[in-house]
Amino acid sequence: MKIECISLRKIFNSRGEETIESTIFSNNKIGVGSAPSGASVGTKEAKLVNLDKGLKNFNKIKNKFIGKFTQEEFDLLLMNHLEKIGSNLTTSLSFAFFNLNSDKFLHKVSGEIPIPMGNVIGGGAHHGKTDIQEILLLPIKAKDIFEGIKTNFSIMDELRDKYKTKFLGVNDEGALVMNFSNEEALGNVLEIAKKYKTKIGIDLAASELFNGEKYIYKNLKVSKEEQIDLMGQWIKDYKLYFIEDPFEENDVSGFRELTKRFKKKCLICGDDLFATQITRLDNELANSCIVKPNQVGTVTGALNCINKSKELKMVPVLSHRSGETCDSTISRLSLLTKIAKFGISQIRISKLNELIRLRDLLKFSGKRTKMAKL
Ligand code: 2PG
Ligand code: MG
Repeated sequence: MKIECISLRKIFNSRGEETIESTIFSNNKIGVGSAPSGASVGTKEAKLVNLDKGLKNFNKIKNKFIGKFTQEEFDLLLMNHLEKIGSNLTTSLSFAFFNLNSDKFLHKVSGEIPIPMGNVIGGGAHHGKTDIQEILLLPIKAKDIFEGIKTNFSIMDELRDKYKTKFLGVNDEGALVMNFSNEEALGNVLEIAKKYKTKIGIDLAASELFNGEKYIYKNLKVSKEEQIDLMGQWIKDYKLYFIEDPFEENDVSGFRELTKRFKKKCLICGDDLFATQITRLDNELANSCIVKPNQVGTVTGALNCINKSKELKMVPVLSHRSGETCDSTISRLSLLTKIAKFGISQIRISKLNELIRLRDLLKFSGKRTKMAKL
């Protein structure tokens, strides 16, 4: 693609934080992209730079980005300047470039639509009562993306209605804040989810609970060894099908042991552990990995991570961040994965509706669409 002009601006994300939106002009086409941001941010993620500083630095080198590039060439150039411009700028520019030509990308996908995994109860760094950052729904039996999204909404509604007096509001990701303990939340969600033939999972985001020695819960302090047993107990008691970051990002022995014990039953998923970096992926530590483009800084980095995880027989999960815009680039990228972790309600719906739209686009282009199977 030949880039003729680039324009950047500050906009706001769903938390009211400032972020960057990029527009790229090429042969009468316009590509737009904006970067999300996390609250539970791993230390291995691509470098963030103060936005104003990043913008100022980019303006000094902007001319280097005018001309003809492939996505890989454009992303490589961005990464060569990551230290100065930061991952917020690289992600939004890489998304904008990808969106100039995303119809071409659609020709390459199979027609399989990912299962929409959404958090119904939230806590931890995303605000809420539970230590668990996210209790997730996975409607694996849904026949269609529309039915999958509807199932998640139905479970959320039923939970809020059934436990009206415990409902305190919604959090950063639009998940319910309920006055429940961790175990009450898991048990109550499981009970309703079962009726809808939906599996449940969690993102513990355990780096946020670790004090350097122990995992600190509101009513419990556990050692690294005890944490392995606690996670195993939760997998069994609440039939967890998916467990993300059950240990802090450096607790390699915890990941290894849990994966050894439960990989046949449950997706043990690394988020902060792998930070979307192919050099960090290891299928002895987990059998699934989170893919967040802004953790690695570019679309190319995210695609490399998806490909490498598949080679390693791991299940990649395309994921949003807790601070989001309406950008739906990740909906398109998720067509290469079996699970799309995009939340359930509020601003999250922009990415979910895009999946419904993509289903139809793929149908129009002659592909046979079907829901992914795990
Ligand atoms: C996560 C994400 C998204 P954050 O931990 O998986 O839910 O949260 O964007 O705050 O890192
Ligand atoms: Mg996570």
